[in-house]
Amino acid sequence: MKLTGAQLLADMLAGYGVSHVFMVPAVLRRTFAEMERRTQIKRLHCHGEKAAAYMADGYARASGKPGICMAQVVGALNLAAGLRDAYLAHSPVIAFTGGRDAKTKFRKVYQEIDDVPAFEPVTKWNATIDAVERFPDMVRQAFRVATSGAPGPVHLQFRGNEGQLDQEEADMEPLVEAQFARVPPFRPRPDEAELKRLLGFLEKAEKPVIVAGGGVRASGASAELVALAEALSIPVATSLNGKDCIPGTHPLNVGVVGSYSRESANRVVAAADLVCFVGTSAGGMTTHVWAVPKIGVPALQIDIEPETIGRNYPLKAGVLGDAKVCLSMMLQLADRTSRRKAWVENVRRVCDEWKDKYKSSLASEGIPIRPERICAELSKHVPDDAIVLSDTGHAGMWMGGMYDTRSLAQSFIRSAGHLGWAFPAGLGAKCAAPGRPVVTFTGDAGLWYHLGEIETAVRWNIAAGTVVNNNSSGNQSKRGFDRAYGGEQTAKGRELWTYTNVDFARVASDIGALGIRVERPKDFPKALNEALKSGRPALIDVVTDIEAIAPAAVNG
Ligand SMILES: Cc1ncc(C[n+]2csc(CCOP(=O)(O)OP(=O)(O)O)c2C)c(N)n1
Repeated sequence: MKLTGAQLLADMLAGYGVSHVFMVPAVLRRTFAEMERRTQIKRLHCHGEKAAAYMADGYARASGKPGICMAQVVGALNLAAGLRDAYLAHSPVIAFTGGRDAKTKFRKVYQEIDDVPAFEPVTKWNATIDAVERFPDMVRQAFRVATSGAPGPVHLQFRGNEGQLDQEEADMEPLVEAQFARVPPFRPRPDEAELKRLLGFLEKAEKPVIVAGGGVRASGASAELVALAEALSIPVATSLNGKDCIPGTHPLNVGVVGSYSRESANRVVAAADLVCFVGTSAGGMTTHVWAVPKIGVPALQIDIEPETIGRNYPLKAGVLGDAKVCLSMMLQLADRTSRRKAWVENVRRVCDEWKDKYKSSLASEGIPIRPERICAELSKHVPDDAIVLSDTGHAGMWMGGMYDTRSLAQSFIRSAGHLGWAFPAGLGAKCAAPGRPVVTFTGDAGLWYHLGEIETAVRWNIAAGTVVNNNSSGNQSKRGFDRAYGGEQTAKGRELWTYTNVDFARVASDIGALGIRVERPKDFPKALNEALKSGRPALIDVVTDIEAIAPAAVNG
């Protein structure tokens, strides 16, 4: 079949079920024209390449389908910067950039440097396409790598600063492998004997805990996780990435463990006599820099990535396999008679102590508003099928520790470390799941990064809701600067983390979104309802207490 690269690329992306691409022009221009002629794909041009990468990332994490972002040669490193969060979060993002032409490279071409090395640390696969005949196999490989194993970003650089290679023609077939259109394409089965051995340890333990991570959500294994925990009476802590794998309201859920965590989770994991990691790399964030649990605790691990098993904790047993397959096999094999009444009661007591300790801040009537109260209102009022996103830093601490999902039908997605990720990611999530309510929680410093994307949301009527914890500062830094000043910082020290007091609701309204300012806690539920019912991009600017600092993680 004679096709141009542009025609082929448009057809293949449509074949993989791509509904949106996120970019800053000008790149693959002819492909965009062909998308209009041949497909329903929406082409969202954004106000920065980093935001485009975050939108693609939010799209990917909300749907499990690869998110596509693009930049021309001069924007390539901005795009690479935005891939870092997707890389850290194992999110299947595919980035297309324009690149050098063999005929002119090294001759000081306008705007050109060698971008390829910069993508190396933020991708699973980083490749160049120099001949149009290679479009089909390279695009298929991009989807294959992005979605398989532990998912992650891929970069393809197309010849020509704007990827002009797409105008060339060749005999090509737009063959699509539907299996790689979403995560997970494969569900590797574990070795049954090894799984039985692992299960034996779990059944015999007196005080076990499961630590579930993003691998459980990628595998769609939440129901199996909850069922196994119930069958064996095992408490579950999650990583921040795995927070939605068990409802926050479930009696066996002790909360998010690690650094951006809930005290009860750290206490329970530290007290356990056996820790079973499922779909988590047991990295620094989930273990509070390997303090919770302590290295040396009897440990088990189930993961789809061989190199993750045993990387951070010596193991009594490690099993390679897909989380859903492993957990459902364990459920069938499990001896359901084992009951750990004393341990489970003790765990409940620890959780109740946490609730008592934070009851008053979660219900605070304080003005300016306490962030804990916003989290509590979100726990109560986000719709049953909502996708909730959280930025990092303080936003991750507040939402990791204080927010609860109510059922497995609710999703929670978080920044893996980049401040400013959540607002654009929330827009991408809404593009991926237009039928689901999307609520993003961010601080004002987080929102400032990509404020211009309010205009993108308005232009495309992306009806996501954004809640801004607006304390006119990045006050997570307060504790660190107090330490740096040797106790308490000077008044001038506050210059390092405070900002102008801005009404973001007004800014949003000026741009054409719905803007609502909330100054009293009791007005929040109505504002949330109005925002989500509006069918428009909506921003709720919540005026909050600059003195509110999230509780630090405990070691047990
Ligand atoms: C790209 C990037 N740069 C810097 C940081 C460090 N950082 C973490 S939280 C934070 C301030 C957060 O401020 P805001 O979003 O307003 O939330 P608040 O602390 O006020 O609740 C900063 C600068 C980061 N996480 N990511």
